[in-house]
Amino acid sequence: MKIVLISANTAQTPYPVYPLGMGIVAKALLDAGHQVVQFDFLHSGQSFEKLTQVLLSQMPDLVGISIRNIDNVNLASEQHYIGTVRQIVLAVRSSVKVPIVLGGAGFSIMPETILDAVGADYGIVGESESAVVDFVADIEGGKRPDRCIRAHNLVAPKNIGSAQYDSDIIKFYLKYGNMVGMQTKRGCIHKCVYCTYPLLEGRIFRPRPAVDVVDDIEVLIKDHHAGYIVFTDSIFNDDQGLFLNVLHEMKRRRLSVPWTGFIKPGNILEEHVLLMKETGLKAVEIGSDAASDIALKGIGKDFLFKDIISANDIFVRNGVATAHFFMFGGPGETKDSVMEGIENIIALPGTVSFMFMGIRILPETPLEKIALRDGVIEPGRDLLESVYYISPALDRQWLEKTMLEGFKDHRCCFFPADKFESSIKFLHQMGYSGSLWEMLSPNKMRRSQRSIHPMQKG
Ligand code: B12
Repeated sequence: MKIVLISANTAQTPYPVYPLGMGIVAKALLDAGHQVVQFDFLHSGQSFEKLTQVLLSQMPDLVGISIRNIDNVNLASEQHYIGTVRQIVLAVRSSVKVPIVLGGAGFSIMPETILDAVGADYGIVGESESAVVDFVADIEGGKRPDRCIRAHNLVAPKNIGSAQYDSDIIKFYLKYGNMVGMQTKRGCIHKCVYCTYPLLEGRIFRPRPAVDVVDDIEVLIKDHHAGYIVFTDSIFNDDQGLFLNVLHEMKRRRLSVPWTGFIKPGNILEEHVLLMKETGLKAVEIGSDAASDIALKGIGKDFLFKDIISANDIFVRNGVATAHFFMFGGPGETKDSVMEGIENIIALPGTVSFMFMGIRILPETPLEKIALRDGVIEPGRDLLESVYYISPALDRQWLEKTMLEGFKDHRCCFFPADKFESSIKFLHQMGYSGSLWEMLSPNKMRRSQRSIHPMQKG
């Protein structure tokens, strides 16, 4: 069968990210003997004309659309992406009369609602490397699949797919910091109340064989000239130590490539940080999420603010850039905890912090139930329009004003969180590799400001 896959993602916050999910689906379909063309809407310059050209020249039997984001989960400067998907579906319909199937993380969070909103034919919820192959076999065999397919079993770790990297598409994304995402495992065992990861990937960690992960990293470096790996796992340093297998395999192959990942505070050992550095670790995003013990408890974290301080400390002292993302206004948050949180963040040394106001309520998360209980939403509320939880003990205007005031004189504290984007774009254009927090970290900022000054004058 001939299949055109379209990545519908147009988000550029904090930077454009390579469509890894589409790549994995493409590889699974190619391996099953299908012809696959990948089309990236952002890379095309968001051009419906180019999309139509590809469809008319390929005349596919099936079109798949990958939906990564619903919105930008940022109440302080909202962006919505599903309208663009609807336009893409209309453009496909006016070019070819074939079934359209949706998939992707954003889609999987509210599948039926999105299917209705964009008017596609089918959807596959969750990880799809095997489900999509079965789906195509059904279509080929003349069977009519269910409209919304949910895979019953999670993909076995050894079958978690590699991506088919499209050389044109990857070149476009490498312009933004030379980075590509890489998944080493799926799932999350934690119970953060707002989070969709366990729903999307399951509630246990399923590690890919380390050899497969490192093979993929080598392909990215040798064949595509990627210079910076972003480990996309919900938590890189899982408590079971599965991450060590990947690091040992990198070390065994004497592979050191700049990388970053999400780090959970608590029990971080110096020897592990040193091993991370030996394999190329440059920066970490510490999964802090709330800035006081009250707010951490309210969102279901199993660590305290002192653990955030220690995690920050161990990386900073080893020369690794750190960043923290904090949400204010979650369950249990009070005016006092907001003030305490602002002080805690400002006092964190040698790091950058990005702040969000309110927490996006997503279906089937514990936060949805809390929001119903607290009267923040009413039963049956459509969560496709972005709805945010703000603790009933707080007033939105007060929270926004307090956060703006609290962080305004602190250049390593960003509120709204996307305030830094123009600096990122600028630094990427200047040829800087790597993640935003590495570039914005206090030490690097001092150096980069010195070096970019003459160009600004010129
Ligand atoms: C890593 C990550 C990031 C990293 C990305 C780093 C990088 N260079 O890649 C960073 C921190 C930069 C980031 C940023 C953002 N992210 Co993010 N991110 C993730 C995370 C944890 C993993 C994404 C990933 O790469 N997964 C691995 C790939 C292989 O999985 P996948 O894409 O889901 O693909 C599988 C299936 O979905 C399916 N599939 C995919 N496409 C298709 C197509 C078809 C046709 C079919 C049938 C199936 C299918 O099959 C694939 C293989 O099994 C997810 C949460 C999660 N657990 O999924 C959030 C997530 C995708 N992010 C999210 C959001 C909102 C954002 C931001 C908008 C946040 C912000 N304000 O900055 C930005 C947008 C970035 C951008 N430009 O698009 C949301 C999206 C949902 C929503 N609420 O809209 C998620 C789901 C988290 C959440 N809040 O629930 N993100």
